[in-house]
Amino acid sequence: MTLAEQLLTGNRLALTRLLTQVENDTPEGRAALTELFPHTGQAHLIGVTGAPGTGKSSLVNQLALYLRKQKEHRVAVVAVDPSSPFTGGAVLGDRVRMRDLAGDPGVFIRSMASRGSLGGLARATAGLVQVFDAAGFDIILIETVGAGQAEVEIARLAHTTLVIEAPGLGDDIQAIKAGILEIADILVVNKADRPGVENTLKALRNALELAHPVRHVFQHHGTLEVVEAPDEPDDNLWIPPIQKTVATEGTGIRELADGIARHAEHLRESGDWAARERSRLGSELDALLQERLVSRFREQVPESRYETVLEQVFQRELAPWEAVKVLLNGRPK
Ligand SMILES: Nc1nc2c(ncn2[C@@H]2O[C@H](COP(=O)(O)OP(=O)(O)O)[C@@H](O)[C@H]2O)c(=O)[nH]1
Ligand SMILES: [Mg+2]
Repeated sequence: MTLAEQLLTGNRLALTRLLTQVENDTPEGRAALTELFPHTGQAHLIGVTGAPGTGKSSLVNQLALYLRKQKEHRVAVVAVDPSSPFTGGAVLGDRVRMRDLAGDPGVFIRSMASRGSLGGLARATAGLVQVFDAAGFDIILIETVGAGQAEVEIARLAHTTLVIEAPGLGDDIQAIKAGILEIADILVVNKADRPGVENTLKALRNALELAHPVRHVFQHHGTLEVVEAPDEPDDNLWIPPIQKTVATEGTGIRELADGIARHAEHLRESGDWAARERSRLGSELDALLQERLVSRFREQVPESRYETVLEQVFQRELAPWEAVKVLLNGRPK
């Protein structure tokens, strides 16, 4: 039996082994992904992103516990965060709580050191997710450290993206500027036990109103103005709800889980689930294609030739665009 076949029979050792093969991008790992692919497409992929220290890992812990114990889901966690408690970052309380689930085959946590290129990380994450999906985990939580591009990459991978904010980090406006609201399906204000929650909530609400101007009242030169909604409100429109939580106490977790379930329902009813599947598979295909094309091309061009062209660019004899042309067309120079 291949590792992939063993995985499909529920073999946990095969799961662990395959995750490593896939993470290291070995030929065995690639072969397994090919074999497993027809068995994927069942899981709800949930991305969890936000600035370091906002409480992502704590929330993921709580959600995993809740979804496993109360909803009987099979839950996998992929933590792409060097400071994650899963990788030894600390948060002892949470680790102790996770012991409730020790030995439960319905929960699996895998952390990934964020080494290598962003593209490599995104590919590895996508691979791990496929393995979990094929293994029958119907909820997959993906935690990423909040660093701009990585968030967007992960959002492309997930069906539902949670953006975590917390009061007192002084980065409310920055996060909004970074376009993070555009990728949020649900906004979470964690650390709601801390001072400054109201300010964070207000900043988010304001930013949301700007992003989703369905109908709102705002103050303009001291007078209130009402902006009318379009004649036919769009039922398909999902406006990201804002959920307050205290991850350390488990407050708001049930409501957050309900919100996630509602979003999945919305995606299915509106047809957006299929649209997202198609677009995320498209991104995956594009990324693989780029990687393969570049590496195939580099195999054909002798290293010395590449170095010569690079040197010409360095000497300002050749513009980068021109250099690409030269390399692609093989024009002697
Ligand atoms: N007061 C308070 N502290 C929290 C809350 N959630 C997480 N923390 C603490 O914030 C710190 C960072 O949490 P962590 O989950 O590692 O954040 P991450 O970097 O986003 O994954 C830890 O010390 C947590 O115990 C919360 O709701 N309230
Ligand atoms: Mg973390």
